Amino acid sequence: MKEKIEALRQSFEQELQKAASSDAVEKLRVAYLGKKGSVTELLKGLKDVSAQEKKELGQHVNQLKKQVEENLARQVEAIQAAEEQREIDSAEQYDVTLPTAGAKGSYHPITIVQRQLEEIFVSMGFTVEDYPEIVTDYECFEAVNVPKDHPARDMQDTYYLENGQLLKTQTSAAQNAILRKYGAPCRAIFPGRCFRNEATDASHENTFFQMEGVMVDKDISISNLIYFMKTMLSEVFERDVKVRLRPGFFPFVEPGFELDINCLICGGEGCSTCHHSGWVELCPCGMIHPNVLKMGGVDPEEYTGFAFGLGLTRLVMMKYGVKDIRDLNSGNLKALGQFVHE
Ligand code: FA5
Repeated sequence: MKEKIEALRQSFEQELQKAASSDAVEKLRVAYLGKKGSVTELLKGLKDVSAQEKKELGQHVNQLKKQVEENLARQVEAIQAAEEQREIDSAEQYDVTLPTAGAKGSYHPITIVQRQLEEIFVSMGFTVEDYPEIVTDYECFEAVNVPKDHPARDMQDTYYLENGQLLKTQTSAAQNAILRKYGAPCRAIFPGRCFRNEATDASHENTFFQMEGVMVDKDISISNLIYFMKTMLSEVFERDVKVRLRPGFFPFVEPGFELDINCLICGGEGCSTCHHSGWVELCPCGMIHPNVLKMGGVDPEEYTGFAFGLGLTRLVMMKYGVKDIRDLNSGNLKALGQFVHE
């Protein structure tokens, strides 16, 4: 029986070398390990040998069985890898530098509007600043007059890193650094991506864009604030839009306002985008709180300033009539490809 086992091992190895397709390997598996396969027959034959021989021969047959199983699996893997390689080699080769035949690439609508806003503000003497998305608790909250345990923190839950840093909830997180960088007088805008841990709906995302602006100088008043907000909106929308200013509370401004825009999705009639109010909260703003100026190294006795935190993503929705904010982060080219920048 030992010779039989050895002969089977050799014939298997020879046949395996010739098995060049998955089908051929499968046939071999059936021929050796199937119900009536040669190895199976050997195992069955063990019942006819003496108990002493059974121990030794059983070991040999089982070794052969293991070897057959392992080599079959290896062969299947090799055949699949070769097939994949053949597919890759025969795939259509193309030159990525050639111009496309049909579809044009386009900027994301948020980028288009952000750049437009940057141009408007630059023309009014503002500089454009970039700021990190990961900030400290001090930058995001304490430096803008929101101490630890302040109730206003409840409205801006976010995602925290293990080292205590966080994904910024508001572009106001850059106010302190900008004031320290430029001192007074200063005019700067700082667009950026913000993050909040909150339920999403047609007008709320957990990841959205804001554009903050500050202007600090001698004798800056609410009239300056209103002038800049009106100019910005009429330039962006290129038509008259109804806005309303109402009191709003933010610990970093005093007085503070909410600037709402008449919902351009429903024309003010009420829809899911404006939560059936006819108005969309767009640009909270106000006169910078003396504490914030002080923390930024600016003397509040000598200087005053305004700050605004424009909801850039919401502005894009209003400008282009996007009903659901989630479409903007969807990566859906059918929706986003419509905004080709002229
Ligand atoms: C703030 O974030 C203040 N930092 C704004 C500010 C700056 C006030 C300077 C005064 C002075 P608020 O949480 O309301 O405020 O957000 C500002 C704007 O961001 C909102 O009006 C809205 O347009 C947009 N926004 C806020 N949360 C979301 C969200 N989850 N999804 C989309 N847009 C949002």
